[in-house]
Amino acid sequence: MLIIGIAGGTGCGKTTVVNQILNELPEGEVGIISQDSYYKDTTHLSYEERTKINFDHPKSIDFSLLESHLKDLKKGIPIHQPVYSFVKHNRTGDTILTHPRKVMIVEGILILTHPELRDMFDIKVFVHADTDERLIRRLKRDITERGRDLDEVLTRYQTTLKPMHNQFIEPTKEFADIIIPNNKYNTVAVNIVRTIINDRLYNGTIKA
Ligand code: UZR
Ligand code: MG
Repeated sequence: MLIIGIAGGTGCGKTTVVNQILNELPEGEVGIISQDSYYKDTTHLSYEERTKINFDHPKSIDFSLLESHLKDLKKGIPIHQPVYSFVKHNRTGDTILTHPRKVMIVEGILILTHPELRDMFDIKVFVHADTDERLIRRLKRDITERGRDLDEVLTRYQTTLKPMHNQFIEPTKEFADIIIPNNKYNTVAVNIVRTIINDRLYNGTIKA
């Protein structure tokens, strides 16, 4: 199994990069694990309390579950990936049966902050976009897709997202094997990653 970790700040375009990588790769050979699925279970908290959680701090992630799931997949054991709701700020209680694939992509803002997890990645990618670009994308997304308003997003950006990015996310760039400049679609970089995957898939260097 080839495990690829894709990190980068909010709004850097991780999801887009992942989708572009998946395009044209044979279906059924590549699986995705999103860090979002591994926010800690907060069922014991009220909605009000949950909105105050710092979702950009490594301690908000259930890294031990993520790590054990990846280990299971490596052994060929399917996992039940929790489903997360950004509206409720909690796991929904549903899970998605995720089967081991020859290539597994793990994506999320904080996935390179955790040493044990980092060590499991064969290829570490950091997607870079400028701060203003990321803020613009985050604003648009949170307003159109997550029902937030302008003031709410900007306040959270200033008080939480920016400091957490500088403290925890940006420093993990150092661990990356590949840094993708992504202020605009970077077709060349995506093709390079895809080529590496194809090479590993078809030169038989990956065992299922
Ligand atoms: P990406 N996030 C939420 O908005 N609500 C939640 O319940 C859980 C997470 C956000 C989180 C982080 N911050 O910045 C972002 N907040 O999801 C990471 N607030 O996702 O990499 O797709 O931007
Ligand atoms: Mg995303």
